[in-house]
Amino acid sequence: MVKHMFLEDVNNLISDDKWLIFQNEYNTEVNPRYETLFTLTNGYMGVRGTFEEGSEGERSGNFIAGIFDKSDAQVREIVNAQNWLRIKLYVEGEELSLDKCQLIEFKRILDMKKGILFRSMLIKDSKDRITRIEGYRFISRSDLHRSAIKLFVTPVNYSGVVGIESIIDGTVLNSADSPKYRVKHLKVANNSSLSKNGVYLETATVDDDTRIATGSTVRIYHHEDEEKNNVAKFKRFLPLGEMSVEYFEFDSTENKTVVIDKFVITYTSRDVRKDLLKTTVEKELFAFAGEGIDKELQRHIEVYEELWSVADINIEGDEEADKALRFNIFHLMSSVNENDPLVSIAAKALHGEGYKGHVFWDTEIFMLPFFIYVYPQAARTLLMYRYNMLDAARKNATLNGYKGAQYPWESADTGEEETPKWGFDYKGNPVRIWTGDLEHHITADIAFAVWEFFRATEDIEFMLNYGAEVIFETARFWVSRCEYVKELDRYEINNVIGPDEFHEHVDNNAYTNYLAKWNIKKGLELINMLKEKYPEHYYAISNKICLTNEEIEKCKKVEEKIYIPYDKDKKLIEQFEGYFDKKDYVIDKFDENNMPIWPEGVDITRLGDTQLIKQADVVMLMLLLGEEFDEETKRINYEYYEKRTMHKSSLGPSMYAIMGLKVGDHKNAYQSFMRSANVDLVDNQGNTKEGLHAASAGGTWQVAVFGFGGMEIDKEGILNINPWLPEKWDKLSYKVFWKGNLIEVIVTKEDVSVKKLEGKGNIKVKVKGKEITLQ
Ligand code: IFM
Repeated sequence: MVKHMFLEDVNNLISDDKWLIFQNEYNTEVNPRYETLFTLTNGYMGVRGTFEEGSEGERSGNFIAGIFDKSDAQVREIVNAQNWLRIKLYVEGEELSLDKCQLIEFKRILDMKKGILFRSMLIKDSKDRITRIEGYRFISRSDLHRSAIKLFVTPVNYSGVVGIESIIDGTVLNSADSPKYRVKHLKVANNSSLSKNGVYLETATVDDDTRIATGSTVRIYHHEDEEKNNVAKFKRFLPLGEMSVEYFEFDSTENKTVVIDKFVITYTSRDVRKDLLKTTVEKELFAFAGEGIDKELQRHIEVYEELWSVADINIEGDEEADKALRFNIFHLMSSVNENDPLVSIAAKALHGEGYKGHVFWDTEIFMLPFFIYVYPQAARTLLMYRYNMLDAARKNATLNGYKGAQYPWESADTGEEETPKWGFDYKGNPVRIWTGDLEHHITADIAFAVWEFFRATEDIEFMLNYGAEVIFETARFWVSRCEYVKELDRYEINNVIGPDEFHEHVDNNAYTNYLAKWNIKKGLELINMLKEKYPEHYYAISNKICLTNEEIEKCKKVEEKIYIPYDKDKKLIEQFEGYFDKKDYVIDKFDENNMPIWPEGVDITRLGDTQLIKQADVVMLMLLLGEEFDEETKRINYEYYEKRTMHKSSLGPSMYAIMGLKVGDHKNAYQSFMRSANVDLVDNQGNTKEGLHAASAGGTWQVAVFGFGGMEIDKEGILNINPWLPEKWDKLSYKVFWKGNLIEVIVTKEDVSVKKLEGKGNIKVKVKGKEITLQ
């Protein structure tokens, strides 16, 4: 084990290097990026990796899944809730500030194996007093309401009075660093001390009076004192307006370490009745502090151990790729709450305010495959969020003049459309955002995800009770969305935005039209399956949603005649009607992060006039509906669009990597994989401070498993494994659930081994084309 500069008991807790992400230097420029990288979340709550004592330019964030508010913002946004991390230290009255004192040593370590953030520093104040501060924090994955911080404080060359402020800070704002857009979503409802011990801050959101209740208590003792007897000689509660503060003092002795344990409990009125919040928090806090940090930490680590036992992927021979992939998996699996079907995972997860905490197709198309194959229970809950928002999607369709259910492009807690209407272009000019009005493909994406989940899990109970209704109502939307053009005897879908958002108001986007067709077709197939095997369910659903035979006949007609723009001679799918007539630019230069550079002469305010695209669109279609296209079509289209994709969205590189591998472009596949895996670690999109690129994290997992790992479901529904390893890689191993069985795949340059680790009965798989039965 590598020794880090920590006290022995902290050091012993830190995992091996392959699980660790380091910050070796304090730098206010890059700190906001580390705040995202070091966000800890348990799916219920996400807390950015800011410092306990605060620092210059920090973007603190405490986000609780499902708590949104509009107030003076453009749309409902995730609320930045009270910051309970705060612990300030004073030596003889002088604050130990990261920015004002001299930092002699500094290190932070994210331990992904255990979900713990460690820190250590040696700091010298204006009177040359040196203090060592180290410790760790975690947000329990075992009890979602519990969090804790442990700090070890050692006066290195002095003795004297040390003061501690433990704060729950309700002064927080959303968009705090943008004077133009700052919003206050919280009002203080209760700032008081707790009768047993500790302090309590309860806030209320402006619009809905949703309550967020935080209680904290602190224990201060000598490191070597096993009984943990209190050493604080003075304590005072200070209800400072929007801040709830507990102040302590103790006499420090040179070289004698004092430990500060801060226990935190969070509940909201989504969890318990408002009038019970304070007593619930107090009771839980008392129990937590009574038990101590270690027991909860142990349970937290055990949950991570179990998650990793399936989720971990090992790449031998390429440490950078191995760790980067693990980083993406860590944040993805930490961000889900498998027990809350009223929340989903936002585009930036619970790691930042970017995209206002909204949920996009990112979840169903990019992240969900990871959950389907690694953590099916969580995948089901994520889909239940969409089922629970079905009524809002029905309302959305009606408002826009359509039938069935139209899912919003950006979704929050109500399921209504939350896309802001205005934003800024690349040059900072205000622009109308049309995605909320026109990016309709999300409705088919959700239906697609429901089917994918069913195909991999065979969870018929989910399909009968929830999934089928989603597929029927979304198919119905598409039928009403299509326009019949008599002269051409075809159905068209006009005025949309496809996945490539450089082109707005386009007609017949191939991705949208194909997925709409697929959605209607699946609806029809499902009707037949239900009628035949589960007639009682079919009659219940068709009665519930008033599905008539006449409507079914209409579905068949529309499905047959949806137009897909395609150049038969060249075997090229046209991204949308008229795309090939746009000005053609080809990308041939890349920056130091290997990201495309705008070709010379492009007017970046008129990208819609060019064939340059933001992200995978046709390639995305060929990936999702792989069995519909032959290999040559895939190769030709991949080669055409790859040269024109600017990768201005982090969603693209992973998809190009998988398709590249399918068509034999191995060199670019590895590069694209690393672009995706490193999106946050090296900040190659330049906006990691806004939050995690969660879709890219899901995409990275997909490249490892569906790309290099070669996993694919064929037309007959059989699991195929056709791996390919980059030159550096000696070995790749991963695990997936397939129809209730846990399967392990180990790939080396010479061999592929596929084993069934859990599950009943035999399953057929094909390894490099050869059928085998796993027993
Ligand atoms: O959903 C994506 C979209 O595809 C590209 N712009 C950002 C969105 C959120 O990640």
